[in-house]
Amino acid sequence: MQNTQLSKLLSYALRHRPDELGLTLDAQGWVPVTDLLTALQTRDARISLSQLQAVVASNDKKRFAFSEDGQLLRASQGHSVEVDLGLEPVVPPAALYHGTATRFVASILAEGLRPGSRQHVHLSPDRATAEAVGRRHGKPAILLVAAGAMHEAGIPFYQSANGVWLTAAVPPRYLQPELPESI
Ligand code: HQG
Repeated sequence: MQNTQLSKLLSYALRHRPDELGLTLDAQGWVPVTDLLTALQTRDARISLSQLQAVVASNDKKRFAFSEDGQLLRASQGHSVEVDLGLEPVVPPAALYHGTATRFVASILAEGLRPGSRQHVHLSPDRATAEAVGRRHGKPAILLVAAGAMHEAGIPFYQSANGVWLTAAVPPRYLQPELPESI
């Protein structure tokens, strides 16, 4: 199995449907590595511990992280299953960015950003990253998020272990549309 396919399977197992692979995440989203390796075999992914370590280390967005003792693995963000990552609120920069598709912009400006099936709204520290996130959904559009003003209003922000900014939702008054960099 290619690394990209394996990364997608790990995202599926560790963010969305652990039950489908016969896995149970603990409250903080961790799964024992030995259980994971056994479960992966049922999905034609017979990989060794060192192969798993290599996939985690080389992952383009550093999506997964081992516990300090190396016995457990979890996804650093993006969950639809309920987990408590134990992230502490952090002061965000004045501006953050959200990448989406142009077809969602009117609805987002009317209703605000909602987490959908995930636990948080995902925000990017720069325009280029937001544009890449938006492109996954179609023609990209970028929204500027007044994160500093939200923070001053008492809305908490978190940063995942792999640098993604997270917050519960973004009300419309903190959003402003931007043109993508490539236009
Ligand atoms: C949109 C990837 C209409 C929202 C990325 C987005 C990210 C609304 C879509 C991570 C809306 C949800 C998450 C509203 C939000 N009306 N549409 N009121 N509010 N939306 O995939 O942020 O590769 O759940 O704009 O890099 O695209 O998986 O969220 O387009 O960090 O590691 O609803 O996934 O990381 O889509 O992506 P998603 P996202 P990974």
